[in-house]
Amino acid sequence: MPSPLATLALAALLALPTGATAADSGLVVSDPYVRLMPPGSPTTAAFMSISNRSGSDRRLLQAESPVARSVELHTHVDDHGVMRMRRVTAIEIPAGGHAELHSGGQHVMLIGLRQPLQDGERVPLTLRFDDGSSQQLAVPVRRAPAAHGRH
Ligand SMILES: [Cu+2]
Repeated sequence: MPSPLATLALAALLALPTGATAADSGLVVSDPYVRLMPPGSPTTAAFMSISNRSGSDRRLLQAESPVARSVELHTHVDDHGVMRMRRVTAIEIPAGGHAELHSGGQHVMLIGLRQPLQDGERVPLTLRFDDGSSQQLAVPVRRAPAAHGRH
């Protein structure tokens, strides 16, 4: 029979976050893509919709990709009539709602591309959320949909 202390230690171990799965977190990413840019472009962006099927607000805190030297979360702000990109610390995904990452709005910025991205290529992208969960995506590279206009 294990000592009470050992039982406590085991309980603490089991309670450690182990990287929740998509089903645990209730976060579902749909229609992700990385914008195809002309060869030589040093940056591009990833867009997607993230829906939150859980009962609590979630935040996207971080994104990582091996194809870029750094990855930042960005939004656009109206600076006296000029739309400029701003880095943000998180992208909010309200409980029962969703976050739209789209051209001209919030996006995942890929800065310092290590090589030109090809049309149809899949880019590994890891998203990390405030509940400790993460999602690893293989995001296709494609042209921006015409309806969404320019970045
Ligand atoms: Cu940006």
